[in-house]
Amino acid sequence: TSARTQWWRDAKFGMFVHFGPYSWWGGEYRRPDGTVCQDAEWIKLRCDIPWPEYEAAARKFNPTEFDADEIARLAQDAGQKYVVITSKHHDGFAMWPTRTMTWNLHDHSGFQRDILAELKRASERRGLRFGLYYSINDWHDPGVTGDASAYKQRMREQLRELVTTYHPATLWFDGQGQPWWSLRDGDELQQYLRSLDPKLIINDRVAKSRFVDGDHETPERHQNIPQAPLDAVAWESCITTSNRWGWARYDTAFKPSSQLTRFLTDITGRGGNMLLNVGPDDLGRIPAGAQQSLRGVGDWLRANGKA
Ligand code: JFZ
Repeated sequence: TSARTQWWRDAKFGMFVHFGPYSWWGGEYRRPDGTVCQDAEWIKLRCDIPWPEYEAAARKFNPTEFDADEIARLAQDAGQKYVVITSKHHDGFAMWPTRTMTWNLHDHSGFQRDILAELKRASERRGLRFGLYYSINDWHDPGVTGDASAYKQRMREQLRELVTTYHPATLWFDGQGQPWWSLRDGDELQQYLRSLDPKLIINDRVAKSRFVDGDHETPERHQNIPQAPLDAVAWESCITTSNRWGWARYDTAFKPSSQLTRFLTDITGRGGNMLLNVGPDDLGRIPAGAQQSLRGVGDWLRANGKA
């Protein structure tokens, strides 16, 4: 354990936010033959949407109802202590005005707000830590099928922008399971990021072979695995409030507060953190069902003197 990760260990409960141009689709793609394909944040790949069509839709992405303060308030009401939002998911679309490419919210839509900056400010104003999800895999970048070294360089530059602009307390990597991404690449990237900010907390999906100095592993839905991880190994379970990570209009079965509360007590009782996901809709609104479930968790925490 280390002082560097103490805040994260104490936090126990965070909000995960999956939001990007995939949200625009609401999880449904009507194919040319009229049949409907359903997915969520993987819709581009799983539903085989041609890039020109996906890019044209991204231009229309206009989440005018994204209200950072409302999201931060919801997290606070739920008893959450940190917020982690997708800066770039597998579709490669940057949610910040990166200079590395035009495939980003600022340059590739009419929507000119910087929602990462908004959410950071709103979160920190309420005493919540702010973190960023970043996908190593990138379906859009030519480097992924071509020159991976050029892509890796671009990735570093994107992450440098993110770390120096938004100063995230934590970086949550994903999409590391690619043949061109090695443990060594992960180690080197982590070292580089620590050189930019020695305090950064970086999850194991950067491709660590082991957990170092309190940095955490992120086993998916860990509450279903009977063995608790070793004591003193920080770990985090990410779970979504419904069944999908990104917004899908058909995905309406929100887990009741009672179930989420059981997950939370089970996970924290075994030394883990719970990162509970919400997927704002195409306009940026968190579905009412998710809000209700989250507030219920906060009510329980307060009623039991735990928040
Ligand atoms: C990944 C993403 O592909 C997905 O879209 C979402 O962002 C989720 C939080 O992370 O999906 C995973 C990654 C790892 C596991 C399962 C789903 N896992 O280790 O079991």
